[in-house]
Amino acid sequence: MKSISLLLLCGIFGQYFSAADVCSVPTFAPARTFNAEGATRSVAIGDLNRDGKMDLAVATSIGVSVLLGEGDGNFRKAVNFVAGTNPIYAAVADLNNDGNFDLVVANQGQSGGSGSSISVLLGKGDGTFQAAVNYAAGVRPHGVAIGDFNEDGKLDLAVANEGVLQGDENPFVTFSNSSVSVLLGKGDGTFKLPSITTREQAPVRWPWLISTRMAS
Ligand SMILES: [Ca+2]
Ligand SMILES: [Ca+2]
Ligand SMILES: [Ca+2]
Repeated sequence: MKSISLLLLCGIFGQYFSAADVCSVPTFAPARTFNAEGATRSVAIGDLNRDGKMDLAVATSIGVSVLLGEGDGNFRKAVNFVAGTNPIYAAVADLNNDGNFDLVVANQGQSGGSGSSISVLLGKGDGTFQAAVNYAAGVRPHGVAIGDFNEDGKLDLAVANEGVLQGDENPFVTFSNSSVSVLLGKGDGTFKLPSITTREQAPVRWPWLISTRMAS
């Protein structure tokens, strides 16, 4: 659908502007590939060692891999940090306001939901992190958004919890216990237990997507 919309806009505005202005298509150099440990699942960006170069934090099946950037599109060898069980999503923000970026990892746990958690790894400012502190959220967290939801100046977490798969009901797959949990931050990198959990009364279909915005 997006491709079709783009073509229509080019057709409408192309008569008023040059094709290069309206319909130019961005191009990219061939992809470079960098290895991370485990199965890679999501990637977040931030200057994790405060050298002015963007780095990568990759959620993998065994933790979160950090690839420090060289500033030219290349990255150093991945270093893995342990998170919770079955990490699937990583986010970057300075949670304790010390100037060092920290990591938040959503851990899906086992297929039935046991072991679900949110891991917080406080950054040391050199690309390494303190040991993960795990918090309970909902059932099988799948994504995290970071923001100040209660306007107290301290960053909070909103967690999309996938819930438990209910089986194959073609053409859709349904889940139970899908929810969104909010963990209010204390400002020091620690969080209160989920204070708000919204939960659908009926099974929710594909609740996987949650928008994220990196906090400054
Ligand atoms: Ca860096
Ligand atoms: Ca920090
Ligand atoms: Ca807050």
